[in-house]
Amino acid sequence: MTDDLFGLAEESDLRPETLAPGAVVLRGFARGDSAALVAALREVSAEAPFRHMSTPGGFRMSVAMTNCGELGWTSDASGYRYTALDPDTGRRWPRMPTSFLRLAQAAALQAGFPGFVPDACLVNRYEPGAKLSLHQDKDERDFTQPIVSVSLGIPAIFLFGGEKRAETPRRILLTHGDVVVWGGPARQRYHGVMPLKSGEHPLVGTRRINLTFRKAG
Ligand code: MD3
Ligand code: FE
Repeated sequence: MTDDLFGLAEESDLRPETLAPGAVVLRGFARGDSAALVAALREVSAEAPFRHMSTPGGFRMSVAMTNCGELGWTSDASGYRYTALDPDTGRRWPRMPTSFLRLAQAAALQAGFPGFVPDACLVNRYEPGAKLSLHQDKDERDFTQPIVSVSLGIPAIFLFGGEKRAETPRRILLTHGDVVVWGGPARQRYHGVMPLKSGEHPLVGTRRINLTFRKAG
């Protein structure tokens, strides 16, 4: 790769880029670990299969989800919450793989959040057409703790809104290996994902995977 001759591409990839106060993008931060992350995710999803949850309003979500860690996020007719047991299997969620935890902690540290100890990792799987409507993440106890997100597979247009739903969101392309840390005032901002366009990634295939690390409890 000619642009890596002097390490310049790598260096600029590792330099944090601030999107907004509290929101830091680490472009390509997870690229080198991505094969290990995908392998570990296969084991997680063998224990806790991906499923399409229902919204409290009764709609099937287009994004398929699973979780690992002490707590997992679920949605059904009675609402959104974190649970220690996977409602589909009745067992605890799979342990958070060490490779997941180390990556999330390294990213948080890089973004200025030392001592981040996530107890939940929500895994979102997008097939072409799947989307996530504009929402806030409000089901965690402590909003002073950041959320670390890791994108894998085909690219997506992420929508980064404001503190009110009516604020027009910015569009941000997130590609394989990008990590974003959402803390401080960015933690409560509205966000979503545009319907995924078709594509293919050599490691991940025809989908996008997003890992979000949270301190939920
Ligand atoms: C900004 N996931 O799981 S990750 C979610 O790509 C979620 O699957 C999206 O929103 C995805 O809740 C976006 C980026 C993200 C995650 C949490 C945030 C951005 C955020 C919390 C506050 C502000
Ligand atoms: Fe969210």
